[in-house]
Amino acid sequence: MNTNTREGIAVTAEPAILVGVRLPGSRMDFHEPLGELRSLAETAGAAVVGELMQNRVSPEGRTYIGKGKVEELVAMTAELGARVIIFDNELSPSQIQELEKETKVKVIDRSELILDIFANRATTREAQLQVEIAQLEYTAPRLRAMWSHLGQVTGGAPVGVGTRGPGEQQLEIDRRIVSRKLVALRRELDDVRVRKAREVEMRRAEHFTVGIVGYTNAGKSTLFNALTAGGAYAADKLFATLMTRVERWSIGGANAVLLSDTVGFIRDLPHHLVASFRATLEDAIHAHALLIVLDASDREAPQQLETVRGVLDDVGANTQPRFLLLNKVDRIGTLPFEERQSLRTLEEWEEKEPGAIAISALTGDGFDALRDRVRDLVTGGIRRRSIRVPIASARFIDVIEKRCNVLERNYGEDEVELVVEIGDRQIESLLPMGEPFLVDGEDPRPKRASWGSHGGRRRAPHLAEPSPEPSDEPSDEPSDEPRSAASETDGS
Ligand SMILES: Nc1nc2c(ncn2[C@@H]2O[C@H](COP(=O)(O)OP(=O)(O)OP(=O)(O)O)[C@@H](O)[C@H]2O)c(=O)[nH]1
Ligand SMILES: [Mg+2]
Repeated sequence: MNTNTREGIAVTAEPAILVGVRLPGSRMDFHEPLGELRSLAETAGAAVVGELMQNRVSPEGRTYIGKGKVEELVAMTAELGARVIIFDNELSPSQIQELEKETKVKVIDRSELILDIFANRATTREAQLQVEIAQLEYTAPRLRAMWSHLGQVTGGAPVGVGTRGPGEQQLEIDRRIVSRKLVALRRELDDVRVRKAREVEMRRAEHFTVGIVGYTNAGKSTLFNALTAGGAYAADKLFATLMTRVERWSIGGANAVLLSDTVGFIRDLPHHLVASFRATLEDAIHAHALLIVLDASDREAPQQLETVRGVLDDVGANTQPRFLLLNKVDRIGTLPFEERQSLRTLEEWEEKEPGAIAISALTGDGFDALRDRVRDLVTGGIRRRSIRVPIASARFIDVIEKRCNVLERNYGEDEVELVVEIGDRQIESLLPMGEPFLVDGEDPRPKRASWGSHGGRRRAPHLAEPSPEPSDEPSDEPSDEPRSAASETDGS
């Protein structure tokens, strides 16, 4: 058995050679094609000792890179004492096998490297489950020494002793172990997700929620900490954050929203991870609004924005209003002239993305503008209005009290009149709760569809009567309700 090759994908402290193949239409950074892979490798703990690039029209079937490049790689590996070779491109199991045979060292690809980082960062049970599942799905079929790998991803569970080579029969047994393990892990993750979805749903029903999203290292956690009581881990590392945090953010007046910080996005994120981390993105998917944080001091910012929008579409977070935040503006002035020249200027951003807000999460620049914009969205033009609610709707009354400034409370026999300062959007955000209420004596529900499932007549909600149960009969009414983790889109 070749002990130098794949017994696992961990690259900690190993001398590594990076290899990238630029294919037509590649999204690699033009100036520094392996820059991101280097950051990822270093984040994973590897010591990069060499780099190799090749331009190709298409990958070579057997070894991905051409024959001459393989020879070059073999020589480089020996000369530099590399113990691992990391490809920027996705390799097939047989390509990995061929390359390992030639170079005599472990070969992994970018997806596996990302999985390795995630595995090291996962601290909660949820994150660990997600990573284990993704590793089994992605890596296991690519491993030759699968026994020892299984030992690794199952935390040393007794799955056999890695002494025999992987004969056909052995591989079949391996596959069965993997699929049984996957079923168990998925079941456990499902339980976690159901609980999580319920939490998100509750938060969303009672508060206006804002999700911070963006490319990894864009400054999301720094912004989150600056705007709230903080506590999120921020560091100059890729994927510093793996789990979501939620805190209250005061946006002025009596208004506050719940802000969430979450895992960063990256181009070509392994599919398995997108699926697995959907639960981690739950808060963002269902948030009433999104803040997209972009590192405007990074040359790659336009491509990163494209990636972020792509992932948001993939996970179904595409209906809520978004604010684009051009972060790290303080850093732009400190860059060497050449690097600054290659950035898109703030004027160019403004032209391409009208309404983008320039900020610095570090200095607090632009926070006032950001707060004003979010407050306008949340309130939608605040006015003094009278809201009448059945006295029995205690929780609903509580929500109104939490969300807006109450000026007067007049209690009747079975209803209460709250004189409040409230905006149109705040009123809209109360509708999904399904509680009957009147605003200045009028039913605030949109004139169409509502109540339509009840014999086609549109009825004003009678205050003494409970609102119709949505589960009674199917309704074509568009619903703003948060859905479970399993639904495809937000639906609002
Ligand atoms: N100069 C400058 N640096 C910033 C700013 N915002 C964030 N940073 C730095 O950028 C690095 C990454 O910040 P984080 O807040 O951890 O980034 P993140 O988006 O949460 O990253 P992940 O959790 O890894 O996805 C840290 O070193 C921050 O200090 C800013 O406005 N200006
Ligand atoms: Mg973070």
